[in-house]
Amino acid sequence: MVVASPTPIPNEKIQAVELPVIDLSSKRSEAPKLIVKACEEYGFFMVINHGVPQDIIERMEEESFSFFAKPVSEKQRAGPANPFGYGCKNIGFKGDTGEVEYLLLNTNPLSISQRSKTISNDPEKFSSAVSSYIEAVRELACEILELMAEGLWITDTSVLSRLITDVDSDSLLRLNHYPPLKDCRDRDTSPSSLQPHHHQQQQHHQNCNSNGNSNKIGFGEHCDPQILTLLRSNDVGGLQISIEDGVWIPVPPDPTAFCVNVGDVLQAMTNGRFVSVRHRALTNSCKSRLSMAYFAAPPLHAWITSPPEMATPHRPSLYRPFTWAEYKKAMYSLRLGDNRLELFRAR
Ligand code: GA4
Repeated sequence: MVVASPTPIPNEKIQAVELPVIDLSSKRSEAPKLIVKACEEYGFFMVINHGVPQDIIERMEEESFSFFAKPVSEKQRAGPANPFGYGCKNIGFKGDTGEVEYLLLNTNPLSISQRSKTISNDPEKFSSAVSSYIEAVRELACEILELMAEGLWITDTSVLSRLITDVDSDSLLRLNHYPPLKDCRDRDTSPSSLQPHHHQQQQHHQNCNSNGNSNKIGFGEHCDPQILTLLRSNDVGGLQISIEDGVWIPVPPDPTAFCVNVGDVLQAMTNGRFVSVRHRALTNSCKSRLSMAYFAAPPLHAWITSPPEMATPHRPSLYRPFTWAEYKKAMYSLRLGDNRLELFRAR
């Protein structure tokens, strides 16, 4: 059988750059500086020794895999992703599509327990896995936001983290499943290619071409709208970031780490010092990629303005004050790849 080899996307360059790695277990005194540098230069960094318990990650990953392994009709019981629920190939409401299926969840505990009934045959187990995961990643996000504030010399070091610990925080959890190419799946000898990582390991690289990637777009290029995104994925690559137009930097998979990135709101709050960088996800030819993204967001009514240390007479505010509700309205009215923050520039 002939397996289709990937055709490169024209006019695109792939560049090998290593993302900054922040070790939260040691050299803590250096962390604020290193995080600030990473957010200014890349808008992205990896966090290791992050303190999120392994069993919490594993439980969440297993629940996600079992959900996506269900027949479509059962997955649809979770309701359409409008904005919370199950979605397949359609992203947002403006006609964007990708080779991905996903589950979008509100992080509000009541909403999690309600929705779990439509998602899992064991709603309590699902809801407990999700709640523990959310609590742990929220804590990590707060720690990172406080280190950032410290590194930026902001006096009120919880000015950023407070927005996401607020009971009304609009944070969300997105579970993404990027299925492998059909051609490869036909060659897959395991009973199901949709298995947690440890079941797939023996197959690692067996059926893959050199980079393991096809050129199929799983999730098209975009910037994240929120404050901060914490992404954890299984051992399958696909994430790429673009700091320069037309140049893509692949992020190698590391299931032991979190990939953290700056969202539009944080770019606005740092008055443009931190960058919300475009990224996308490609599907893998042979293996299922599973990613879990926590989007740390402010409450709907929160005003987004930069703290006094960020905007000075020498560096006037680049953006006008806006509420997160206003920003969300703009984001849902635009396409995935559109630049929404530009609409909020101060005149
Ligand atoms: C991108 C980041 C998150 O995945 C997301 C996405 C959201 C959605 O899937 O509903 C959006 C997209 C994301 C930004 C523009 C709009 C809204 C799809 C889309 C076309 C959940 C989010 O918050 O913004």
